[in-house]
Amino acid sequence: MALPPLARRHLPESFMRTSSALVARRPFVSWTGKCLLALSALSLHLQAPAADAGIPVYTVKVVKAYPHDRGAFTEGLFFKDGFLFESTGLKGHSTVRKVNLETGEVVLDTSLPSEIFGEGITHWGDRIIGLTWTDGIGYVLDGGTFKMWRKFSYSGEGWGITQNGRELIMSDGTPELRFIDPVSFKETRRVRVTAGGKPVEKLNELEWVDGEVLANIWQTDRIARIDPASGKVTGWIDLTGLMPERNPQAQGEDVPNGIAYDAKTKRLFVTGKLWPKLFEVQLVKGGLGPRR
Ligand SMILES: [Ca+2]
Repeated sequence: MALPPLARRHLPESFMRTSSALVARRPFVSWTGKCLLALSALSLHLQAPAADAGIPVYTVKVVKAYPHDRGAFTEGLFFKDGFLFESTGLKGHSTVRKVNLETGEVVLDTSLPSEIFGEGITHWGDRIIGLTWTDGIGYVLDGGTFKMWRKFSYSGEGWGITQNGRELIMSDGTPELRFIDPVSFKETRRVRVTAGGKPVEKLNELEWVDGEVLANIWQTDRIARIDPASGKVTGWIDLTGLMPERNPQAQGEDVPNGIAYDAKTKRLFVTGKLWPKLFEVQLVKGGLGPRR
């Protein structure tokens, strides 16, 4: 069953009333929206594949836990020059932040226009490049001041974005990854992501890690390791149980989302929407696989 597009990433009114970080801000969904959310969750549960035969499954070992703003509806994450850079979503709450890894302190931030639902971010030179969910508009910020530098357009939805040093790589909720020229912002090619020959839907936050693409799969505890040339999933990273104290008022929206990599020290960081923690993790091969 296809997801009702307007049900995606909305939060229940009860959560909006009680979250200290989001208090006094307007609710997002109606009773109908809640029903759609419940149906969506049921649909995703039924569709979630078991571990694919022949594709290695990794669990994670926590190296260190760091504080994370539990009011941050994380949509984008990367690490650069000693700092985390994070984008958050939801209309009226979409931001881009520069964050002190050790303390979680936001040292610089900017808000997107209230009608915009912010999505993933990545860096290119001294710029930050970001996507929006359904507006078909990307934006470029000065990485030092967060001042808007320019905008660009693309077709379809924007979900996650990363870069490989030559191209931007973008997800849009489908099984396809788009490769984008970082100067002209024109699409140069696409690759279809598959696992065991089957397309992998809902690729979300992305990270380029030593020649492969890591992608959160929306509304699951899984990260796909993707060969960017063939699109084949070469491994699954199972984050089940990493953040057991989920917020029940978030009604399942507080899923893993956000992968950052410090290539210099080879540190891998993961977090989730509205999570109070961000984790440095190491992969452990041979786990039990996604327990869905
Ligand atoms: Ca990322």
